[in-house]
Formats: sequence, structure tokens, C-alpha cells
Amino acid sequence: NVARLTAKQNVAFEVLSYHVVASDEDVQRVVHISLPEANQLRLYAWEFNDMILTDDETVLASIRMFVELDLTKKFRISHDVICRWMLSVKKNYRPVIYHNWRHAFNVAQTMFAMLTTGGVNVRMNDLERLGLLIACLSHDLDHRGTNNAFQAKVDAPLAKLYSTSTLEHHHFDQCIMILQTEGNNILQALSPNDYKLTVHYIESAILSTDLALYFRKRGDFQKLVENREEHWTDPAKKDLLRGMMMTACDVAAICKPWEMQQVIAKLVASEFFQQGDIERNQLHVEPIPMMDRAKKDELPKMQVGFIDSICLPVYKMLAEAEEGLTPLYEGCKQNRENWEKLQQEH
Ligand code: 5BB
Ligand code: ZN
Repeated sequence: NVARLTAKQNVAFEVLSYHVVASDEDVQRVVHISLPEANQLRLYAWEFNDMILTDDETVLASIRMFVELDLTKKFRISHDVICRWMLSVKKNYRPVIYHNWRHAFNVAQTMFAMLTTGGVNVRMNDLERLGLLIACLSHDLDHRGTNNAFQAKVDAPLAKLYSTSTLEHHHFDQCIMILQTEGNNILQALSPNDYKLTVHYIESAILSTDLALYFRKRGDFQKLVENREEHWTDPAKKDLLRGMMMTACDVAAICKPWEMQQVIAKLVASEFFQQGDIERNQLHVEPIPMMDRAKKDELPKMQVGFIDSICLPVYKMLAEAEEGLTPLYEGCKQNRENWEKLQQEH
């Protein structure tokens, strides 16, 4: 009886009942393409570039990551189901300028490289690897190109549902809804316990992409790194490590070769400016400098600030925890120098 639902239940119903799934047509097309080799796709490279791939190739490359980590065999994920799930995930990203499917795909590739090339694989079990890859691909599902503060400002139904980590809770909800849709459950062969554990890994990983949580947790992680935590057996410490890895993957565009970093920074800026335009013209509030088109010349300075306050600390700690992750730290430092130079020219 709808009349008996509380206001909050109404909001939950409105927000949670909507997601889309892949069409049989798309699944049939992709199922029949043979998977490209990982090396041909350059999946193991830190300098990986998605821009030369077609949309179908990004889907195949994502499936290739699961196959390379042996996850499809170990968890008896059929080719048909992983194709359908991947296409459904892709379909639930909106065509926004930056927080779209390509961003999620790049985040997953960085996680794949951290595990393999970076050597983190030895510290993770199969369920963690599975959870992390699913989390990366799902971590920005249904992003609207506007941030948490914006959802609160416009009193969006989502902000009524979740007052903190608003979008991140929604990304996780979308992730679970897709997994629970017929023909999309890549976790169907897991025992109830393994299923629960994997969903817990996914939830914690997706929520940790909220920058507010990163600031709260990085002090604790710094202590672990200083104490030279060797075995990572404590579940809480392990959770912290996975969370930091998620942040590192989420902002890994900042470690890419300079040409690529410049292109991506412009995409990020362009999405921020669109939010700023709405705030100024429709909400009649002054946007923060980052979202203010009038301050576009300050981009180099803002990137240096972003690198110093958010990026370098996380890559430095991760490189100390795992030597194989040093290339991310080096790439980030390199881009800092380049942005710094542009800032001085200005
Ligand atoms: C970020 C936090 N914000 C509340 C205030 C501004 N800062 S910032 O000074 O570090 C900043 C970051 C300012 C400008 C920026 O981009 C201008 C184009 C950025 C920035 N953010 N630059 C980037 O290249 C990237 Br990538 C990002 C990340 C955007 C997504 C935020 C989600 C972070 C999850 C850990
Ligand atoms: Zn993201």
C-alpha cells in the first residue's frame, strides 16, 4: 500500500528502482568476438591508453582482465554472463564528459596493473582480486557529472537517501542491482560466505572512493607504512590498503604521460565548469574556483595543489608499502613538474 510508505521509503523507491541491462543483441555481438591478447591491448602497462580502443574493445579488454587473473575459471563465470554483465555495467554509465564508462575502465586497468605489474597480487586472495575489479568497473555507476555537494544543494532525492558519501552509496546500489539481474550475476557460483565477503570488499572499495573518507583514513595508513606492516593479515589493515589502492586508481590519470594527462585534465575541468555554470545560472550561487569557468587559467596551479594535497601522498605511501608501485609515484612527480612550469609561465 503506497499510502503507508514513509517519505523516506518513497525516495528510496524512486531512486532505487531504476537501472538498465544490456540488450540480447549487444550480448550476441560481443560474445562472438574472440578476446584480444592482454599484451596486444597493453593491459600490463602503466602508460595504458584507452583512447585508441573502440567501445567494444573496452568491453573485451575488461573481460580479458578477469581471464588473465584466472577469475573466470576459479569462480566458474560463463563467457555469456560476463559479457552481459560487462555490457550492463557500461550501459549504466551516463554520457557525461569525465565520469563515464571510459573513466571506470581506466580505473580498472590501473588496478589490474597494480596487482600484476606492481606486484600487489601476492598480498591479495582471489576474492579480493574479484571484488576490487568489480568495484573499479562499478565505482562511478550512474554518475551525473556533478559532485556530492551539488546533490545536497539541489536537494536531490539521492541526497535525501544518503546524507554522506551520497553518490558513492548510489554507485554501490547500482552495482548490486546489476549483479542481481537475471543473466548478469558473475558471482552466482560463489558459496554464500564467499558471496558475502566479496560484496563486503566491493562495498568498502566503492565507498572509499569518496575523497572525504580518504582524508580520514590516510593518517592510519601512513602509520601502517611507517611500521613496515609486512604480512597484511589483519582484516582492518587490509581494508585500509584496498581503500588506498582504490583512491590511487581513481586519480591515476595524474600519473599518465604528460600528453595524456593534459587531455584528461581538460575533460575533468570541463565537467567541473558545467556544474559551476548550473550553480551560477540556475541556483544563483557562486561556484568554487575549481568549477568557475572564469578561473580556467588557474588550471596548472590547481593541478599542482591537487597533486601536493591528494595524489603524491597516496602514491608515496603505496610505493613505500610495495616497491613495484613506484612508477605511479614517479609519473605523478613528473606531471607536477610540468604543471609547475606552466604555472610559472602564466
Ligand atoms: C579537490 C577537492 N575539492 C573539494 C576542492 C578542490 N580540490 S583540488 O584543489 O585538489 C582540485 C582537484 C582542483 C582542481 C582539479 O581539477 C581541475 C581540472 C582537481 C582534480 N581533481 N584534478 C584532476 O586531474 C582530477 Br583526476 C581530479 C579528481 C576528480 C574526481 C574527484 C574524485 C576523487 C576521488 C578520490
Ligand atoms: Zn571515479
